[in-house]
Amino acid sequence: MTDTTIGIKHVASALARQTLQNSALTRPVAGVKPIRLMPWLQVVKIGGRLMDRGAAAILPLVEEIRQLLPEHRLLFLTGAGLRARHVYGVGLDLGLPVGSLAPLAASEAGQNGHILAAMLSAEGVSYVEHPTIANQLAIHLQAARAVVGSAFPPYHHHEFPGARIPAHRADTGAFLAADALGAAGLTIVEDVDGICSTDPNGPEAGSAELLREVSAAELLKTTGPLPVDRAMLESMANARHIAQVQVVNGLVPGRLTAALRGEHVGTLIRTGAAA
Ligand code: GWN
Ligand code: ATP
Repeated sequence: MTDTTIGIKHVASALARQTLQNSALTRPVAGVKPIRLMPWLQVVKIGGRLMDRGAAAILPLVEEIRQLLPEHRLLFLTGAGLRARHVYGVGLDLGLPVGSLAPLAASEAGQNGHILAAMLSAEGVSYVEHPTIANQLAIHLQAARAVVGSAFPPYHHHEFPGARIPAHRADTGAFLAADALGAAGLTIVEDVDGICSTDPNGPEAGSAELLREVSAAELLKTTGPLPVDRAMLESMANARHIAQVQVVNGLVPGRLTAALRGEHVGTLIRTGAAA
């Protein structure tokens, strides 16, 4: 839309005279619901802790994924696991800032993705880089039923300085990508049945009870340990598309398959997005 009065070419924009700081002024333009870029996509985050267990956990999961490929079009995003805990420890001991630790941990998530993709390559599944997820995901998913990437968001030196350990880790990255893409769903695959009242592998394991359904806002109010990033729960308040995320146990055969078919087999976390 152009305006050529008095011979000068202006580009008309509803936001041209605004600072973008005043939400009352930007809302008429920016308040509309975004489109779903990939409404057919299922995003699955595979926990780094599962990958850490090696063949005993990975081989049955790979077999289950092989079987479910014909049913869905999938983006698998892998977490970082134990190696990231080690690199945090070394880096913190040396005084490295959070923006240096974030990419170190992220590269461990990428390594797990390379491993998973290699195991699925006979099925036409490849690891795709962050820039490919950002720009060429659609064409890759025309060529294959699924691709694998790193779940970490690429914050690098832009990581928020609130804590020494990066706040935006694999769960947050997977959720932000799934919501931004307008995916059909996000499933988080862990080495536990879902989110429990307390850590089922911790000192109070005896009293741990599985939460079948909970809102992100309720979880944020809890103070105990969780198997998912608190930054993901904060991001969920502003979700645009993903209304619920299911956390399931990847050590139990069939749970991921059932979750992708819409069955309730783990913990459902409700986000702030309208269903
Ligand atoms: O290296 O395994 O992508 O997809 O956050 O940045 O630290 O990089 O700094 O396209 O851009 O290690 O090299 O590495 O995991 O993140 O990638 O093999 O610039 O394909 O080069 O945003 O993979 O890597 O670690 O994801 O999470 O070259 Mo890796 Mo990760 Mo590959 Mo990626 Mo980071 Mo790239 Mo990136 Mo870096
Ligand atoms: P990554 O984020 O690197 O992918 P991951 O998600 O596989 O790792 P963790 O972040 O360590 O792994 O989360 C899984 C672990 O969280 C479980 O093994 C469990 O022992 C622990 N945990 C802590 N608190 C809880 C809780 N309230 N409910 C369930 N599990 C919990």
